[in-house]
Amino acid sequence: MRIGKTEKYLYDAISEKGFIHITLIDPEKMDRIEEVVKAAEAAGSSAFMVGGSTSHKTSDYEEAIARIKSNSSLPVIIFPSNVASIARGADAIWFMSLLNSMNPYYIIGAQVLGVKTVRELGLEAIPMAYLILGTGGAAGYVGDAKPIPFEIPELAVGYAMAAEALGFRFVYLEAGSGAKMHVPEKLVSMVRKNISIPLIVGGGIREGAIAESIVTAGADIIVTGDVLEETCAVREKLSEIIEGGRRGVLKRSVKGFKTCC
Ligand code: 1GP
Repeated sequence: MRIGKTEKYLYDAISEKGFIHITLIDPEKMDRIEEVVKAAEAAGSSAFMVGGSTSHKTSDYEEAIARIKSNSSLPVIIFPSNVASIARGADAIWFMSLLNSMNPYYIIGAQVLGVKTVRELGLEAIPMAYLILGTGGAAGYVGDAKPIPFEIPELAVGYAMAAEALGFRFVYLEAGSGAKMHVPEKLVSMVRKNISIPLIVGGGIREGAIAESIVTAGADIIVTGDVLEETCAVREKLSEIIEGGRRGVLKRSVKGFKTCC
């Protein structure tokens, strides 16, 4: 499959900056969307993801995408929870498989049902393996996942290595939106050392210090959403998280993803 413009943009941005931050917008929580979008771009976020485990209205996705697009030139990537998330106007969609779901619908069923619409809408499909860990949150519940315990990083490594061998081009370690405990650094670094495709980490990253340690451990992309809904100072919070990630790049001993040697 051809690598499209948005995927190339992600690779180039990771190579150039060492890590990137993506801002997650939940289409069910759009009251401050313009403010969050402008703050995210000003703070140095590299892209937007639109999605939510309990958001199942295509019109909400289309509205969120349109409102982001009117306020930013950064790429917008759909982060689908089901086929209803496939919406007009985005640059790309994470064409993802929840590998540790116990329900084949979330591994391949929804993808089979949705792929024609993805093609018809001209959405760039970016293949991504999605793994749910820890308590799993709403994503774990909705996706029928058997979450990988934080205490057994070897399982996450196995899934991530299998994902790369199967041809996925990104791996996402998900602790669940608003998770009290983010993915542990040791687990992130064990996965990082065993795959060469970009590693995304999200769930419960709410402080600069957490972003720093997760990026130090080897995350190429960190995603934050929930914390922005809790704070009035969105730009300051995002700057704190992105600055933390930048410090993490400088402290990193594990090599991150590179497009060339
Ligand atoms: C959720 O990983 C993302 O799918 C982001 O998590 O909302 O906790 O930042 P938060």
